[in-house]
Amino acid sequence: MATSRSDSGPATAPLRPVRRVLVANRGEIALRVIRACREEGIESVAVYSEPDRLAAHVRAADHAVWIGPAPSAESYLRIDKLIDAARKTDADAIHPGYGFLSERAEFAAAVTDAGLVFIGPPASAIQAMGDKTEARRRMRAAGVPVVPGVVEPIATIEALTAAARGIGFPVLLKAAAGGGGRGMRVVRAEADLAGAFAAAQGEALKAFGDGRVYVERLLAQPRHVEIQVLGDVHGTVIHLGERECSIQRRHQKLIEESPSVAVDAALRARMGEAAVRAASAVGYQSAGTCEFLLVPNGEFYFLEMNTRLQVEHTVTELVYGVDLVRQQFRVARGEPLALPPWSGDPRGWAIECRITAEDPFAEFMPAGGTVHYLRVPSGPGVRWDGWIEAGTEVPLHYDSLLGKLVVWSGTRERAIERMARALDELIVVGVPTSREFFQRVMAEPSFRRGDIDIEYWERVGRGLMARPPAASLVEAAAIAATLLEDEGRLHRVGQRSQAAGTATPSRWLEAARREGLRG
Ligand code: MV4
Repeated sequence: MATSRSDSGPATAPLRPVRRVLVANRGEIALRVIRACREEGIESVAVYSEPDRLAAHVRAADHAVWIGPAPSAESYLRIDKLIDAARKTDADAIHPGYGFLSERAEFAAAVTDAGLVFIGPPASAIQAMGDKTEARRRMRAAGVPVVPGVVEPIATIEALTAAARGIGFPVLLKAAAGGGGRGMRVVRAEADLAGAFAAAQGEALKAFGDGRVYVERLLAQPRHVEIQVLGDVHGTVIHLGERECSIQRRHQKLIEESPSVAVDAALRARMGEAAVRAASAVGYQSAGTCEFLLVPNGEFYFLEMNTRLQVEHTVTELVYGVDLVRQQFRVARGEPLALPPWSGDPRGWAIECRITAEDPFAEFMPAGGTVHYLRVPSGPGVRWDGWIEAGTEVPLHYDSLLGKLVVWSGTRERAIERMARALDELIVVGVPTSREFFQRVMAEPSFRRGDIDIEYWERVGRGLMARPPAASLVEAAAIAATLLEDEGRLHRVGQRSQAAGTATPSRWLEAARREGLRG
């Protein structure tokens, strides 16, 4: 943990009461924030769309407000309805969670303009980090290492050619308004520049309404390592070490851990200091994350900053002994950060698996449905941050995260064993889940060695799912299904689909339902 205290911050800032918080989100993160409210003696206000009317976050909160029909654009993304809901329920603050409006500077500004406290960074910090070339300029000026490349958008193919020659091939074209991997183009040779330039501009315009593009050197075999930061209104910024997030598929993180096998105490101190400089340079407050790429020779480069609480904040909480949402409340009230005395270095190892309603045997196809049965893992060192219950209908309108399975143990090896055990305990019947992917990764030798980078899915992960599920799993799914439907018919369907070599638990269930309807 490193601390920086800028001279520019006010010596004393007025304390702002935060007595009732509107949680502008749904799912597990809404529950996470509501739980923190309860522990802090703060009242909570849930908001919900039509399909979420019976959801766990609605029942957990002290108050709840209906904000519209299922589509996010008509509910969770409606700034006007959220601020109205806060006014009507006399809330004095809004927590945005992650996703939805959490990184929209205009939302933070609208909340503040309405006389409410935004539980997150200042709108100006969101704005500065949202424009990737502006962020690169400011980071470079602050002495934060950025990937070699330009710091202004490129206007012409001549300028692009000159820049790419200077950088050296291969290069990567990125959207200035981008982030999260959309609008990126790898260019391996000068002949391909013009085509890639046009394509990247078109894609950026379509995705972000902003066609500006810039160029960087393409880094080889990087790990995605990010640093958690916390800032308060007094100008103090600290870091809470790294999270290793390299195991992802198509820019969706699958597994996160803290610490990283690739980071020792000296590197942690250097990356932490860089992240603190980055956050301080934009006047950052509240919880935020600096993303870096760490290459095999130990060099690291700033990529972007996520100006919100992240899905994977949990692994940091477990190894640093800090409640990040509680710290966000302290900052929102104008209080100084108050870290426990043991939070200086990571202790033990934490791993998170994102359990989604996706079929890992069908290219992670998102699937809705009703959860007929749920067994949540528990026991030593296990944390489940989820929102589903038996009876929950999982809508297809929102992201597919059902819950985060997070474990802690003293060493990485023990944490992996614990995760394998906890995954075995998790049973979700009725909706396909990504569970089996994680079970296979926990047993996979290169993962166990810590030999991971952003190519893990392509190199190893995809192949793990080529093998069909064990017959015993298909059988278990069928047994669960027989509790729901006609036994004899299911058995026949199951045997047929298994004989055809296409059996997966979720497909067996699906086929059984189809046949059940026909028969
Ligand atoms: C890169 C890169 C290699 N070299 N930049 C993807 C999302 C966005 N945050 C930046 N990304 C990347 N930028 C340079 N100069 C590789 C990626 C990248 C990646 C980064 C983090 C996690 C997963 C990734 C998957 C593919 C590509």
